[in-house]
Amino acid sequence: MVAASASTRRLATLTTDTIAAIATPPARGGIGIVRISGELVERVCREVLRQDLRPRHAHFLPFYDTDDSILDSGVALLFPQPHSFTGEHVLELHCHGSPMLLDLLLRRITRLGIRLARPGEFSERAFLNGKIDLIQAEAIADLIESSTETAARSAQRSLQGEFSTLIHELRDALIGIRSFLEAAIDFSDEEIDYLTESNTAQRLQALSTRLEEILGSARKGSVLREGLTVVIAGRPNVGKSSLLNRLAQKDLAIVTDIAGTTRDALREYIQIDGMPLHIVDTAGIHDSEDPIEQEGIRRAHTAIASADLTLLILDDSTNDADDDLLAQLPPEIPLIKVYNKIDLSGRSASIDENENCVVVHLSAKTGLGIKLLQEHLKKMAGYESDSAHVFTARRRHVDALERAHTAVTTAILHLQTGSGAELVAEELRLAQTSVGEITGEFTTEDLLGSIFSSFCIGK
Ligand SMILES: Nc1nc2c(ncn2[C@@H]2O[C@H](COP(=O)(O)OP(=O)(O)O)[C@@H](O)[C@H]2O)c(=O)[nH]1
Ligand SMILES: [Mg+2]
Repeated sequence: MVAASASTRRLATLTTDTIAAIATPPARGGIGIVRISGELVERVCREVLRQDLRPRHAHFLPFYDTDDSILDSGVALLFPQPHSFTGEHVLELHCHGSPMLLDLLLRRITRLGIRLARPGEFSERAFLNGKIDLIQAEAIADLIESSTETAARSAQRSLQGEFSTLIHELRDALIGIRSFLEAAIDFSDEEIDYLTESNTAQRLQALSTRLEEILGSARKGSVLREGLTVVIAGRPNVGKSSLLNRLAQKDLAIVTDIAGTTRDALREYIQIDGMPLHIVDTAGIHDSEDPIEQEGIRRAHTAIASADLTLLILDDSTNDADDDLLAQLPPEIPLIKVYNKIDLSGRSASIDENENCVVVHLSAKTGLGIKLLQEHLKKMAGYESDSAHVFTARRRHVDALERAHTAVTTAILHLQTGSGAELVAEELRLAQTSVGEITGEFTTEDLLGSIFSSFCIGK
């Protein structure tokens, strides 16, 4: 029920100095842009442009140096507060895209008492001044970093507020139930009737279901941005490193017919049709006396324990039994059994999704059946080319939604066991705080610092 956090407002009053940065990439180009935000924009207009600017109109004019010489002629655009990206006065100076010239222009501007912007500081101000929420600020960074069409489109959906709207709906539902409960607490004589006769239980259940749906979408969005972690495991010489190389389409890992070639866990970041994937090749699991191999096998188990998915590779050309290997794998991590070397066994490529776990037959060496595995990985991650409803999300959002879900589940439990309205209300307060962290309604300076410092300068 708190509209804006106290820490947000305090920060806003701290950052009133004027900032400037080169907003275009540090390279030669047709156009380079310097962006300035804050009160001293007016001073730049007076001293560098020497002309009154009409708001939001393009003016072509000279940019003057201190000695009255002309640094360059270019386009100036003024966005007076509050109708600007940051909510403050913003001035954009478009000149020729020479790094030297842009530096000179920036130096001219900083001599007027304006300081250089930190990475992400323009977006941070936009957030602090209520122009965008934290999800949208993060979406800006994701959009700039996006390297595939799906990533760009889903970042754009978050930026336009699709994800924020869902979070606001959750918050409003929580506020609705909390107000009701607090009324129940205030009239505690009638509390029992309030809780049993009202539809609080149903509303909480509906909220929990909705939370699960949004959590599902956010998980997909976070996988899209951060990538699944997939560990390749199996006995020595079954073709684990060959599969890594095949998926990466590069010769990353050493492949030999000598058992125990891979001794350390090898981590690679690859893409399948643009879908990011962290893939870990591991040492073959078997009983070894070699201390280096033993350490490698221990590392393989550590990697598997923190994976999103394990690919258990088996040799289809020998009778590679999997029972003892399966017993060593943690049951909670999803598993795909990959029977490799079908070029030797003569079996055809296939995928069978009907068993307890998915089974794929392929050949890492010839590439036969690889497509089946790739398509399945994409499907698992929710990565489809027509992913029209996917928005980018981060682990931070997923964590917060999980905490909110736990709190709502506990609240339902309290309600069922008749623990009293206070306990239910307290859990819902926790849920609302978690949900509020996502949009930035409740934040800490540390969190803001870590988010915005990963932005590029000038954004
Ligand atoms: N015929 C055939 N040989 C393979 C296949 N995959 C791997 N190999 C061979 O099996 C041996 C072991 O491969 P490697 O990838 O190093 O296995 P790892 O020990 O599990 O990493 C090498 O000689 C590979 O060329 C396959 O699909 N077909
Ligand atoms: Mg290997």
